[in-house]
Amino acid sequence: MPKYATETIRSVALVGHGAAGKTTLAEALLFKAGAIASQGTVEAGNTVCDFDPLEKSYGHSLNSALTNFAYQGVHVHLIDTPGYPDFSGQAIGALAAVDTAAIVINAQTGIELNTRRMMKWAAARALCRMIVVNKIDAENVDLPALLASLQESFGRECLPINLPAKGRTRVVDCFFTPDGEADFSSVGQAHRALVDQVVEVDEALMEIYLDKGEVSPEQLHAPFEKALREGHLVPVCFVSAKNGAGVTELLDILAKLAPNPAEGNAPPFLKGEGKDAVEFHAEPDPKRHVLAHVFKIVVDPYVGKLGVFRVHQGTVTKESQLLIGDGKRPFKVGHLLTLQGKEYIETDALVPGDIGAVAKVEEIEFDSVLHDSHDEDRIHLRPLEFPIPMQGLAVETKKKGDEQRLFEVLRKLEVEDPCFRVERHPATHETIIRGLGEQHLRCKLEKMAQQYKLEVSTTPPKIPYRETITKKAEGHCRHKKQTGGAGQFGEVYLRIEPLPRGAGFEFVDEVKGGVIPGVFIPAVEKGVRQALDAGIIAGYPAQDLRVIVYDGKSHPVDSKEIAFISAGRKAVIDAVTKAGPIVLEPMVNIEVLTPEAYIGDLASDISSKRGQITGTQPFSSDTSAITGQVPLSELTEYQSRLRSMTGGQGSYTIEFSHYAPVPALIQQQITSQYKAAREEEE
Ligand SMILES: Nc1nc2c(ncn2[C@@H]2O[C@H](COP(=O)(O)OP(=O)(O)OP(=O)(O)O)[C@@H](O)[C@H]2O)c(=O)[nH]1
Ligand SMILES: [Mg+2]
Repeated sequence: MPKYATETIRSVALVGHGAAGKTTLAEALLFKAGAIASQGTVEAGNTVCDFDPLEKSYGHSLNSALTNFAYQGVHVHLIDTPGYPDFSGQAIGALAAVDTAAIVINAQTGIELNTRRMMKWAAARALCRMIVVNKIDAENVDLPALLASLQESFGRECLPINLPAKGRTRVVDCFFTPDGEADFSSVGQAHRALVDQVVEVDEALMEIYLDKGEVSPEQLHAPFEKALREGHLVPVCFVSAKNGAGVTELLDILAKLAPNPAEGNAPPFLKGEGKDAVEFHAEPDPKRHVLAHVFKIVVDPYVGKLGVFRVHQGTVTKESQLLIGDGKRPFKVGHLLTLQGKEYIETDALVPGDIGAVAKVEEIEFDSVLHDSHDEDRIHLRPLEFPIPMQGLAVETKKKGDEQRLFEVLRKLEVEDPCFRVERHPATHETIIRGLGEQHLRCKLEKMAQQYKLEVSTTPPKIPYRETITKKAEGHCRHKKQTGGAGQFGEVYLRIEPLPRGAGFEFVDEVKGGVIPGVFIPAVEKGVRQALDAGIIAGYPAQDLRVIVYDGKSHPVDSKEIAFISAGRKAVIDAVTKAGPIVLEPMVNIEVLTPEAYIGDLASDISSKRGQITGTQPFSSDTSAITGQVPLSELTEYQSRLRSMTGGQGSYTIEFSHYAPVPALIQQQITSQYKAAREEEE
């Protein structure tokens, strides 16, 4: 049986920029709530959340980490997330599991790029948001200026719910019992600003307030939640995770004011696919059918694959029989787990708002929906938007015979990380890993070496060019073979036409009167696909085109599948050759982080590489971010170039943007190389 009710649950993700102090703050909250006996530090490598050996050696978080604790009658699920852009997949995933995003800001450095991003992403998911200004103990902080810049950047709804006091050694509450002296501003003024803001969402209460001049915290509770839900209020609180100032006050805010699962905005689910999908919201009712969403996968060396999920509706117990997505056969939960950093703790039941995990269910994947009735088939969470990884490395095992293991290990890494992908190119025998940045890939390689004892060598991968056409054309092939006994016969007429960029491939059957018998149409399509996948002018898959088969001929005896495959293939090659074929190259969005002194050099370097700069902005107090768009092919040696241009201080991340035609000269080079290679083969 559940140990507590949904109304007592709070789920919170600590998000924000790297080094803001999220992991330290999680540690401080756990300690003050009595969940751990002593407070660890990131420096000593003994925190609950940075438990991975790689996190300890890097000194910052790489994965989201789950914790939970009880505090004054509430049960808090707290997720610590990494702040570095290379690992943002983990932070975005965590947003799908919580009602509240606590955006943690480093008081020393102020608003940073990832602060802005997380504020935006959390708002896009309609989460209740709060801002936690951490490190108020540190030297050289200007908290009044920071508060002003928060309001300037994110709106006047960012209002302090407590203020630093006694020379930043503690904080004073401005909401529940507004009494005391603050280091700056005034407690009374902050209280009034909060109440004014909250009553704006409740007309009846507004009247009472105007009449009597005061309303009680109890009367304010429901409108407070409404204001949070509507983004009409973003409370700001102050803490020092290091010396504990403001940590108890933050626990009180979580317990008394953070929304419970019924008070937050219910996450949007979709029933059905594509245009016909209907949006609906789960009901946080423990008695209804189960709906749970898998927002994280962990491949644990001892426990195996863990699917970590948030329950949105119904109650999951050890006895539950759960279906995965549209799967037909349910699995029995058996062992139901909650997570405390690296520890797994068995539990009997999880109610709406709870976060937990099941182990060793191979079919569970990131983003799976778990449910207990076929009524909930065809249900998905509204998709999360992840950057598409483009930073690539071709990997090869150092030891012969390890190839199979390489695939297995890469698969494990891939299922854990929505921003890490593995591509296999059978034609070139290349296995390519892709991530968001160099550090992201380096981490995966280290994990392969340390955890899986697998050494690989790496090389820059080939560029994934594509082919397409620029105009309509006709294609024809009459395939006829007569060798001794039965012959082969198939004739195909087709048209091809360009489709918008990114549309992919369409095959249309417009054959009339059965001149190509229906049974052979799939063979024609197969031949067409074979030719397009292998590439026609440069050996890269052709895309963004429609093939319409409209005429042909068959023979009652000699027409067979193989004949129509062949005819389809040659007819489409004929058509593409006449359709103004071109080569496309991947364009990526790049973000370069660098000390300000190098901005000029780096920007002109990107421009000289056929790139375009779209902006530069401060990233943190001593780093700037240059954003732009550049062809992937120009970035092959970029890491080492960047290193030498910035004395090792620059880093970058890239994500896929779109495919664009290569310049004519480059197209000529690529196609003539391909031609030469083919002639050599023949
Ligand atoms: N002075 C001071 N230092 C702090 C405080 N909180 C954290 N730090 C230090 O700031 C550094 C970064 O802290 P982390 O907790 O790793 O920061 P994080 O936000 O988890 O960083 P990522 O995992 O990279 O996103 C560490 O050296 C901490 O000791 C604080 O309240 N005051
Ligand atoms: Mg951290």
